[in-house]
Amino acid sequence: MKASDLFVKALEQEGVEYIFGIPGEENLDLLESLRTSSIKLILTRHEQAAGFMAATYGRLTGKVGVCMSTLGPGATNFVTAAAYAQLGAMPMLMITGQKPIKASKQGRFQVLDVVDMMRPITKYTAQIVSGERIASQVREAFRIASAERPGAVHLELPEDIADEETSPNLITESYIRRPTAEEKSIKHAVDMIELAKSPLLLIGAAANRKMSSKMLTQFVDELNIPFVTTQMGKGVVDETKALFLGNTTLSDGDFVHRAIAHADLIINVGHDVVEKPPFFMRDNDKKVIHINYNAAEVDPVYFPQVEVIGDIANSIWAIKEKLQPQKHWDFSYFDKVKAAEEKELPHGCNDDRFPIYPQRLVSDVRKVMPKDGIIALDNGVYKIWFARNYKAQLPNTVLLDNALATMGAGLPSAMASKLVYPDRPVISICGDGGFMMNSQELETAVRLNQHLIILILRDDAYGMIKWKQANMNFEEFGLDYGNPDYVKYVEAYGGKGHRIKAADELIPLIEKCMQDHAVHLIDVPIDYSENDEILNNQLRKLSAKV
Ligand SMILES: Cc1ncc(C[n+]2csc(CCOP(=O)(O)OP(=O)(O)O)c2C)c(N)n1
Ligand SMILES: [Mg+2]
Repeated sequence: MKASDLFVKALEQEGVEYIFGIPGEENLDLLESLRTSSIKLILTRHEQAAGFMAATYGRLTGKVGVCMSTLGPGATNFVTAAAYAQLGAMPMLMITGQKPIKASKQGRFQVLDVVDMMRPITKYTAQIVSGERIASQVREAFRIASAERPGAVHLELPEDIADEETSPNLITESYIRRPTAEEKSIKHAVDMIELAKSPLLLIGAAANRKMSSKMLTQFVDELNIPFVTTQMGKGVVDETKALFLGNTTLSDGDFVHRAIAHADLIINVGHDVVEKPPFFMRDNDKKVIHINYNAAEVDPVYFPQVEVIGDIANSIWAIKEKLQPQKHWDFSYFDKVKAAEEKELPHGCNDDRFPIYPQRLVSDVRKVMPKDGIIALDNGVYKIWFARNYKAQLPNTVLLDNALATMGAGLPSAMASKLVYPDRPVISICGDGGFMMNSQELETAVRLNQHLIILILRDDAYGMIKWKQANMNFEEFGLDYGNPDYVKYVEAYGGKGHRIKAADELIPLIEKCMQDHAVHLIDVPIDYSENDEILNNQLRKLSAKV
């Protein structure tokens, strides 16, 4: 059998549905093998976008997302996406081509040591040196990418290896279940929670899965323990519940931090130090139970006293079965925090000013989105407003990156979401900076005939950095730019362009776009002038009073 055919057979056996990417001449054997396979090629306009899409596919499905590129420049374009998958714990396989390795006539033209380049940003990176190694290396790549903690892996398939004849053997996946937590650690956690006065549940990224969501929801409902979420833990448990005390969007000075400071025990489910810390441990005043698939990486701000390591859903279930609600549990301060926060949250939601007020924008998007609608955010200051104010009700309905926190993933991650969930509304929410980092994928979205809505929040600047600049008392400098006419821009790609001219136009326009199958782009001028005052001063003052 031809090695590239075997490679594709191995991918089919792993259940691969899509390969995102841009072939080069070194991938042409692989491309030919793909042509007659069951795998669909999603051709993109930049490898970075293909990588973001593959990673997001992995994040949403738990299956390994696959992307391909040529050698050298194609592979270097994968670097940011690899880091995104790796830090964000998204299972993703990158396949890159390479010049022939047995004999080459082209010197070092385009040749980089891609395998080594990928080493610090992947869990596994290897060159396939013989067709006979394909079966085991593909299986190994998939095994490692999806094992906890999931992440990026890389295989290099050189041109001459792809073209060689090899024996047609494949290795099938073994039957494997995640290990569950040991009974004594469950008992220890139960004792600690029962002894605590004001325990608080914190839900982070690794809990953002279906089974964990179900178990955590039962846990909260049956035990009535209040919970907070990290940005990447949004939606695991319905944030409209009365027991939800807020999202740890800001580093401190928000209501949620008052609750965290008051808790004598934090039950940390699924957060690890890769995501920006939701709280800082200073000394032993506060107890922390770390519940995750993997042991805690110790950090100056994170050193939990107890760990429950194993399948998260199972651990939560096991703790819940043993845990008795205690009469001495005192949640009265948390109630005060909740009341104060709920009083502040509606601020600005009905503000008519234009350009639109961020709080109004978030509230309007929440109003038009059904429970299972997905918002896919790029990186900018609006991410703070959405993470803080948008109450997510189902797992993975707020896709944001608070691990690598890269710009440019907003549109590709929305496109991947639409592929995985064609029947759910998907809105990509981007700044005018981040959007332009992968705006060329509008062509891909139009070609795929996707029904997508993209909001461009236009402040003609790298707003997030402006906000930090102001906060650090620097002079305003170096962060403003011009923009294309976004309506014409999307129309040039074959999509539909819209621009709002008043705040109250947004809801009816989004509703209209939801009924019209097309790639819609809405230019939304936004007013960030009060970000600094509200996020850095007002909230601090208000929360300090609780
Ligand atoms: C690839 C990348 N480059 C730079 C940054 C640093 N950065 C974070 S947010 C931001 C500005 C984002 O601007 P925009 O997308 O317009 O969003 P805004 O904050 O203006 O709403 C920058 C430069 C980053 N996170 N990722
Ligand atoms: Mg901007």
